[in-house]
Amino acid sequence: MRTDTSNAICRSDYAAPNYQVETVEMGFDLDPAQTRVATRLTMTRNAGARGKSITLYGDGLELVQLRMNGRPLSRRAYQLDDGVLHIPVAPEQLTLDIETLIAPELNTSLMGLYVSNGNFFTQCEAEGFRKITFFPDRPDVMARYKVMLRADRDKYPVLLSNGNLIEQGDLGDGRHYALWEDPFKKPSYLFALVAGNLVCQEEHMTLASGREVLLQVWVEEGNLDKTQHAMDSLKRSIAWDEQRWGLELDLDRFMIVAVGDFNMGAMENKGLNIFNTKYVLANSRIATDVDYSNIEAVVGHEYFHNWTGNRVTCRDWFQLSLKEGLTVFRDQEFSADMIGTDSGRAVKRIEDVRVLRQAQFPEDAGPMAHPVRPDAYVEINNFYTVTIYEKGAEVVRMYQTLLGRDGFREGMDLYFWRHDGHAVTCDDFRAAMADANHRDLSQFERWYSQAGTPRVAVETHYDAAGQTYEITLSQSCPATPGQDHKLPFHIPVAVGLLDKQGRDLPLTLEHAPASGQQQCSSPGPAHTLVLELTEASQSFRFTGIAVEPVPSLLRDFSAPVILEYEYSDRELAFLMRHDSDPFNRWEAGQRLATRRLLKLAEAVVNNSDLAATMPADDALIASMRITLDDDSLDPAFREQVMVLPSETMIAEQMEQIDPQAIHTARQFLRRQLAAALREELERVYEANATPGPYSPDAASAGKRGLRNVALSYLVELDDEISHAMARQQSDDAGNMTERIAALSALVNSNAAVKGDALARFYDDFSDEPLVVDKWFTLQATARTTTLGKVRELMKHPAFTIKNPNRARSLLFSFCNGNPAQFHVPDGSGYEFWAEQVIALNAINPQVAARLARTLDRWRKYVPELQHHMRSALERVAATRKLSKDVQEVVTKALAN
Ligand code: B3K
Ligand code: ZN
Repeated sequence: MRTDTSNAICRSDYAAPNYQVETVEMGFDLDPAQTRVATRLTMTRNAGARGKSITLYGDGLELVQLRMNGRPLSRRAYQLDDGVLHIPVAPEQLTLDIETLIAPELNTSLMGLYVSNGNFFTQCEAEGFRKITFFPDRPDVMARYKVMLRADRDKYPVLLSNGNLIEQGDLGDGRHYALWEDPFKKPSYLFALVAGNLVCQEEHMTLASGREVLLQVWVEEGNLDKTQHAMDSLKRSIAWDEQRWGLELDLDRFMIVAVGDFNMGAMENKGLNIFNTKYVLANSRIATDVDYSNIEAVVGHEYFHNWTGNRVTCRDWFQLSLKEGLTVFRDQEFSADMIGTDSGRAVKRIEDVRVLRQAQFPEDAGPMAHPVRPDAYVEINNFYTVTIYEKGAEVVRMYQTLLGRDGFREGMDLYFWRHDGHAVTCDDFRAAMADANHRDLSQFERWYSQAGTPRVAVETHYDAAGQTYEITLSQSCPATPGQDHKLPFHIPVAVGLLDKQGRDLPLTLEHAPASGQQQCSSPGPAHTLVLELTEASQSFRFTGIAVEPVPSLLRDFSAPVILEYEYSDRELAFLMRHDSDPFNRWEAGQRLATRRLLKLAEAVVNNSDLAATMPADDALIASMRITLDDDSLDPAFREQVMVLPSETMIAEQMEQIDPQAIHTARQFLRRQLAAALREELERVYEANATPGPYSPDAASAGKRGLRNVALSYLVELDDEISHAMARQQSDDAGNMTERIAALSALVNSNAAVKGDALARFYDDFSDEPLVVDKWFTLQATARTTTLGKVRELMKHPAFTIKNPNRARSLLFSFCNGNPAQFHVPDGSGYEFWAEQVIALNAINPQVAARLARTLDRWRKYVPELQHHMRSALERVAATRKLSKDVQEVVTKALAN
């Protein structure tokens, strides 16, 4: 077994390339069995180059020809070894002609050029371009591309690549061609081509400058009734990037293409974004409200990459968060602005923080923990993580919190002014923020270099005589693999103080600490102050505080930390009711619920009879009731309050994870809440119907969300009335949001009709792959679905492990989304996991490596389970022909 460090790539080894590529001309003769790729590179030695050698990368290529300056390169003039083509001595300027042969139809990795449903697609990030031709496939090599595509006209009527269409025509022999030119320099990972039988919806849009652009959404025939939302989302993204950041679309034509076989969500190739169908196709029949909002977010995300990622790109892959963290932050802000209301923004914030806590905090505490800017990797595709993306976005958000919106915008402007057209680093971004605002942000660098989730412990002291209130913040950060000791972070902690009536007190700090604190930009006394914690421990004293307040800490989740403060239940109930910061209102409820859930889980572990020993939690129930009943609160917000912390989130807070105990505890609490709040839930259900034609707007979606969460509680009672409600909703549903929620309610109950309902649903949607995915997911995550049932579902004619969406819908959903069934005590779930990781490894290493991460936290489980988990990990690690993707994940899991 290889160790993960022997073949690691290290950030400290970075060296600029000896040569730049000026132009790339490519000719593709597209054929599924054998595609011929002719590439001409013009290259120039860089000033300050450390040598005259050229390194090109290739992966699985058949090299047919290699010429330098028109003459064939003799076998002695280059070495070709393990995917690296090395030319030891090259002239100052040169032209390289490279001809390669590839077999797209055999490419199941979905990296490089591949075939999906008879059409050609590419995916080059991070290192897929080398599966097409030999190239200095690294992001700091930026070149201008011209691409000629040739293919059979009948089979592949549409031929697309980056940039502008220069010319197209017939080749006479049933074949045709299209010539594309991208006017902008780009790294090879942004190259794309699409060829096939596709149709498009197109619209023209006039930019703020008056320039007109052509927008297209390409899909397979039969899907044109599902493109309008993606198109609308694209137009909104373009307009928003102009308004909020002054960034204009730089091409005359912008295309989105949907493909059913795709490893992730979507890809920001210059001018030719390629998307998983899941993030394009929508109409009310097949897509839920969540799908609609995800599509808007992902369309936005990929579009925003045009500036943050494409115009300014990454020097090397260690800087990945430079583009991903920033672009996630931008898409989060976009989604929030599209909702518009304060309470809508808070709901969006809550959803984002949930993802962070549910997935990133565990990553930061596990064997794959890495800094936002990692120091080493074995396989870069394993580093498209929640840390790079979501924690990276939190890091960007903290700049905005520290510098204010205007200061942050100044920093962004300077960043583009300095670096447009270049490949840069996270340090460059930080320098732009610091310089534009004349601030010293050197300590802030630790957010990039130190892994782990910081903890901020809070102590408070009220001095009645002096009318002062002191808050002491102390930070610490646990050790992570390779990093034992951490230095203090620069943490913005937004706080407010509530008086006895729940009103915000005007805030004055006794004296500003050396680092200074940022006041809110609105006029009048501040009700929220951002305290800048830079030391291990610091105290902040507020003056003029006439009565002892209740502190509202880390408002709007101002930093990605775990905040520890001994709130009493009463204080939490009070904050839940009164805090002017809606995020913290929700947070107070989550704290109350978590406290309760941990007590319940402990009781289960100690074999207590919950019903006999754990009377209902009146404080929690009363607070939930007040929230549910408060019609002045947005339905979407009330829905968020009703959703209990997930089993995964509760697990992270336990000393030792016992998945069965957590599940039992959470179900018990849900039933208690349902029984106690039945009347309110029924009322809310009736009051939030959305009659009339379907609209995915936030207000309507919020009503449906609240209604459906109410239904899910009511069916916990598992009685005739609730079953009838779910059946009725299933029959009456006018859209997928209502339909799938009703089905889910039935499937998670003991209703007699659940089998029929599932069968009918499948019959109604068997020709819609994205809905069939939902059908698998719903069953994979249902409480009663055993491993046996999953194995049975794998035999269903619609199941295939080769399609990533389908594999995720059943296998990933079960292993990651059904903890109580997956973690059965006999370890059979883990054996199943190992089998599937091994099967996927042979087909698609990237997807396999994602599933491999399921057992990351094995050391945190109860010893009986740990033992089985280790065996399963060892079985995978011992597999022959293990991809380095999977190898890196399981080796790290076993080592740490
Ligand atoms: N940049 C791509 C992700 C590529 C993943 C490669 N394994 C999508 C995105 O973040 O927008
Ligand atoms: Zn991205």
